Amino acid sequence: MIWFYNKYIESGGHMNIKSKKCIEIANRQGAQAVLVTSTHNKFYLTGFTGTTSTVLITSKNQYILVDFRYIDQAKNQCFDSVVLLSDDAEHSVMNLLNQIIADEDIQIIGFEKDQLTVDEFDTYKSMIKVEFLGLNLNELRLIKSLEEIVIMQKAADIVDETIEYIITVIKPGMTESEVDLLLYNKIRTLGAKSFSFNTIVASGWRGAMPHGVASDKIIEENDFVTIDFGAVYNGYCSDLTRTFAMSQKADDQLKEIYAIVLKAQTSALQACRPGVFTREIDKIARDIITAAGYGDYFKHGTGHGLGVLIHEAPRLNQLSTEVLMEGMVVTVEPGIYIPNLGGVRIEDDVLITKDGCIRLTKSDKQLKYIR
Ligand SMILES: [Mn+2]
Repeated sequence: MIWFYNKYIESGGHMNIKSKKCIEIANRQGAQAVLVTSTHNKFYLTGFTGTTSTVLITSKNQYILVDFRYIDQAKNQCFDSVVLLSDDAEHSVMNLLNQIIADEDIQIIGFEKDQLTVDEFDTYKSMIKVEFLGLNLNELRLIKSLEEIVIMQKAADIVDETIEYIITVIKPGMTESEVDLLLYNKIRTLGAKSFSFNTIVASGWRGAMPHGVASDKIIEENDFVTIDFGAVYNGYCSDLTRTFAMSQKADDQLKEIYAIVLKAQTSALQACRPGVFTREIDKIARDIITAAGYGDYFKHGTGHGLGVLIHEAPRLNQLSTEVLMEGMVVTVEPGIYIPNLGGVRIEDDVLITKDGCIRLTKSDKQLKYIR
């Protein structure tokens, strides 16, 4: 029955290693194919950056189905995929999917269970008459390839250069939002497409909010300022946090807290190597902060995996059960937050290597005084 859609094959490919891994994970969980619906996994598997497409990974091939708006883009970006054009009602996405499923005798189709709305799921189920199985694909992007690491290093270089720049231009009297804009212009100038998430610029009392997104608050002369931001470069995220003091006259308790967070961060970072439980990395940071009397003021996890998404597997917190492996990229970012006073967080991105780790972000971590 290939005739049904072979005239709609705009270009043919061979499966890439990422799709082979995807089908392997699906097979292990009991599915013979994977319907990929998330933008991030579609990009990861095929390279497609458009907003509308359907990706199907089978044991024989990887398919991307697009309409006329995206056909040229798909042919240019998806070298490893069979690119199918859905251009009329007969050759609708659902009909094309059904045809592939019939041709390859697929009985159980897997889908990303954390990426489909109930409504979308109901639609697929009513149109495609096979058994559906929810999959956990966290493992898919866990280990970065050399190619991905090179891109992520560049994303990290961009935030390093940007934070270095911001320290030379930030002044009391600026609003946090103004600093946000300066950061944005700089990362764009350096080649990034966008921020990885809404930038946190939390000064003075706002530093007590771990996720204090830049506001119209004016940065005061003696504030501590926490900046947490990331750049998306070639589809991959970086994530960097630095806290600094606007002047020597900044609060003494915050200076003391800075030293504690720095010790927690560097100690946790030094412990990162293959075979170590991620919760152990969290414990190292948490124990140092707790021993200093601030355990109640550090309530978030110590870090997270990083890649196509700003937060992905593994998690580095008290409950996580994962183990660090060579090729993972994770953040290490303990912090202390005191209501009505302020806060400190220090964050780096690290690559787990064969016998330890290397920092992708290399910005200095000694407490800096702007003036
Ligand atoms: Mn982070």
